[in-house]
Amino acid sequence: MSPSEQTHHFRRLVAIWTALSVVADVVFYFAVGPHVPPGAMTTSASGQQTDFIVLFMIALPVMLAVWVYMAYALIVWRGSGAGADDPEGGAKARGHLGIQVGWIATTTVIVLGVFVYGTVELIVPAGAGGGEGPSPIWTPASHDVLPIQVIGQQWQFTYRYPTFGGFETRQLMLPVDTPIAFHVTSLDVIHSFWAYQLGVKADANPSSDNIAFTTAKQLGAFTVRCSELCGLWHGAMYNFGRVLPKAQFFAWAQSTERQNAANTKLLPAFSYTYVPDANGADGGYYPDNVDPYSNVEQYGATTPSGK
Ligand SMILES: [Cu+2]
Repeated sequence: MSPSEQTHHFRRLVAIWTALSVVADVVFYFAVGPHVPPGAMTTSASGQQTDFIVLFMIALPVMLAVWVYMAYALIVWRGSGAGADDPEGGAKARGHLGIQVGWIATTTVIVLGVFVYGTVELIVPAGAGGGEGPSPIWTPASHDVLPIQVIGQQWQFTYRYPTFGGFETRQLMLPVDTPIAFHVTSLDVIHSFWAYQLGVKADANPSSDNIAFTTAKQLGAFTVRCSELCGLWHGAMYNFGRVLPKAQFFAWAQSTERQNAANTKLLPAFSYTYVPDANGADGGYYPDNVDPYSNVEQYGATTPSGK
């Protein structure tokens, strides 16, 4: 085979690959992109959706390069056809400096590019909805951030609203277009607050205030699931939240504050973490230290005398 024929094959491969890659990326962006999980209900969700789209659009040409080469080789270079040449060997088949350098350079650029992009996307948009611990390195520019505490316990989530008198409820309501700081903690074992459509997932650890930021952009319902195996009824530990127009949210929060006033008085004062037995915030389902198998009630607390 003469060198000019090899160049010809390579150019044809590149041309087929380029055309298919452009078509695949454009079709993916417009036809699939808007449906990529977790949707665009919040800033963090749409940030994650964008990241997935970018990664897919990088991955599709890589996948097509493999498939196009394989298909081309099967069709054009098959050795079983009548009168086909024997497979070629020799130096050209064993090494090609240009291809080797190009291969290493291209894969290095792709991998390092994805690494830089992923790192920036993790840090810049408020941890992309993930819990960033008690002192996040990024905080929203707005001073008007609504704090909502998420309390995990076996086996349900409850929510406290410190700016509305600290009432506690099983309903998670959010105002639209308002920066929100979820303060996620646990009263017993490790849970994880996963609000799928919000693009928020933050571990709920006892004695820890795990903060996750987001801003809702769309009205509607979303699902909350526990995503950390936390015991027998882990699978039943879910509920639903709702993003409301601002006025409707404030009406709900104020009326719930009034309705729950008697219960709120019985709760421990609002705190970013709770030590269940030591401060009386016993939200657990077990009586205090009666269950001999339940040490979780004593997290970080000295057992009160007389017990
Ligand atoms: Cu759980």
